[in-house]
Amino acid sequence: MTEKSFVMLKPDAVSRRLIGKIISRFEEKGLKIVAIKLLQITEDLAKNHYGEHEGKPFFNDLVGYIISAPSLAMVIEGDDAISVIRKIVGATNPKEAYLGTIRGDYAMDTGRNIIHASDAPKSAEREIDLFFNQDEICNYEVPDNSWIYESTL
Ligand code: 3AN
Repeated sequence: MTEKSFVMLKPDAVSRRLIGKIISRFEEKGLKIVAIKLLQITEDLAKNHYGEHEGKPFFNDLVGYIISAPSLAMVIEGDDAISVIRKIVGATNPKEAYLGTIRGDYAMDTGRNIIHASDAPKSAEREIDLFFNQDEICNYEVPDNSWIYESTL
């Protein structure tokens, strides 16, 4: 089923100039970027986004990290995009993430794990709404769709 996922390159990814390399992985897989923006996340937005972790020992450090420099927010679309993207991203702890995943290849610390991706349809919807207005999400066809998905032939 076609899904939209919320994906965010965190301040370390942006500041380490990894935007192009990371976005390429999603594009090369056959996924489609339907919204994108570079933004400085406010403390309120960070606390809201990570609300489920409020009260945990790492919460304040997590919020401090997320607001420390600009982040790149995206909505990425494709068949089963939420779980496919989680596989491309890799485990939360980059030391345990498989090589070939984004965290496995580019990160070392859970507190500097360079990327966020929604973990379920409900959180994807909530996170997309938090970061994007509906009119910022584009609806378009790509010409190579039938080379990506058999069902479109
Ligand atoms: P993921 O980003 O892989 O979905 P979550 O949702 O469990 O992982 O955690 C959200 C973020 O909180 C992580 N990306 C990481 O930055 C931070 N985090 C999670 N667990 C820890 C931990 N044990 N120590 C430090 N930071 C953590």
